[in-house]
Amino acid sequence: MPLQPVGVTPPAAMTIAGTDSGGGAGVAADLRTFATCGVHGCVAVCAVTVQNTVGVTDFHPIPPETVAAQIASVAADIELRAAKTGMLASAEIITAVAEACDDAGIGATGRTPLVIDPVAASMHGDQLLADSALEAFRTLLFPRATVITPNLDEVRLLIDIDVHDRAAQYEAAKVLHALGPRFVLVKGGHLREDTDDCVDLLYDGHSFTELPGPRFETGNTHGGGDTMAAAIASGLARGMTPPEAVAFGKRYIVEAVRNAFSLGAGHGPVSQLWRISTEPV
Ligand code: PXL
Repeated sequence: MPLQPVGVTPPAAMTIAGTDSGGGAGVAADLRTFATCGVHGCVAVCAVTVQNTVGVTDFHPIPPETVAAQIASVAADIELRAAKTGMLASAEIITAVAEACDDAGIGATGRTPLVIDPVAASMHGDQLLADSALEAFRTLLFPRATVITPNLDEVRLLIDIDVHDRAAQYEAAKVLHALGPRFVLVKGGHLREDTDDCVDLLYDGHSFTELPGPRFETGNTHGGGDTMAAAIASGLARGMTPPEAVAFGKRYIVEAVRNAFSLGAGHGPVSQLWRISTEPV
């Protein structure tokens, strides 16, 4: 039986992000995630990175007006049910994205929910964002976000809180929520106090929800943050509430990391393919 009923238009979502020539992270990961969730993926490319599984050797930001034009063109024609951001590269691109999202009805003021993954560095520590851009994330994008999904490195860069225990994870969620997003998801993957599990924390300004999951001993987690944010956006595009979509995103990323694979000489990617058939084509 086909998973996608013949002729039925799936919900559409947009990724606003960078490319990874190694295919593990960024736009490639987002589009695979969308596809395996039955969501049609649209793209606004913000930067082209030169990288393989060993590291990023260069990146080339796209002109801000071209980023904005991609968003405007798609939104004028296709009904977007969700959007997510990944590597935005510079303060100028973030400014252009915020304005284009307002015009397109994406984010707080519009009807299209917006997931902000505040990507700042690769898992190798290669910088993917200009230093001057952190302020733009805090002031321009967080107030427009339905959900923000920082990991603990990003929490440290954004609000200068070094999260070493659960109490600090709660504190960070409160400080981030005060910057304006509807929901904050502080991902606990880098919290070393949790040795067997990995607890992400969701906060809506009133109540906290801990989302526990297994911790896998693997170096193959490239693209994991992108994949989780794209799965959350997919859930939103398919009509879930934000808490439902975040819980779905957690289930999705657990399976994607469980199925992560080795590739090249460096860090392999998490796998979105767990959700599709491997029958011969
Ligand atoms: O996983 C973060 C990320 C996002 N987007 C792009 C990347 C990376 C990490 O390397 O290259 C384009």
